[in-house]
Amino acid sequence: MINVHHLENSRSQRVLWMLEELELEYEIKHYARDKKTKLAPTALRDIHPLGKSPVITDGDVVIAETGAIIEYLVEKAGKLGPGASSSALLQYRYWLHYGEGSTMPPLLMKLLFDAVTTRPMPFFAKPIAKAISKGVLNSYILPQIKMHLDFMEAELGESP
Ligand SMILES: N[C@@H](CCC(=O)N[C@@H](CS)C(=O)NCC(=O)O)C(=O)O
Repeated sequence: MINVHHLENSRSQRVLWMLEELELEYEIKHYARDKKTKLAPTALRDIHPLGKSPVITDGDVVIAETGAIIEYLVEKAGKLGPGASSSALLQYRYWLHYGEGSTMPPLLMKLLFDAVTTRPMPFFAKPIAKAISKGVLNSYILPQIKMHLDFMEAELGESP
């Protein structure tokens, strides 16, 4: 039986979505984030040394990393992925890696730079922190996110 070690509000949502699409049977073990640090609980490290989510187990097999999990599930279900000689294979691989490799870095940076301004800090530091955060967001992060969203929009516009 596939077991999803599901951390709340995390990339693990993608794995649940994929399992539903593939109509595979699975069970969910829920993990809550630490209220203060927002990090995963140490219990997830009992499953995989990094203690990150998503991670799944299937019997004795432990699989971490979104792309690797998705590939494992697609192969197990024998559907959705393109055939080995298919011309769609390169596209499939590209989009599989693109999510984590290209889009997550600016999204994660946005999350962190947004959080900078809401963290407790001495009152005199706040305007400086805000100015730095706004500067990085406007000069780099937001234009990068827009570029990726425009790219995805254009590609989806041409594909079924
Ligand atoms: N590239 C990894 C990223 C895993 C990752 O960083 N997951 C986050 C949740 S979205 C996490 O576990 N954060 C909690 C922590 O770092 O303690 C993947 O796609 O599986």
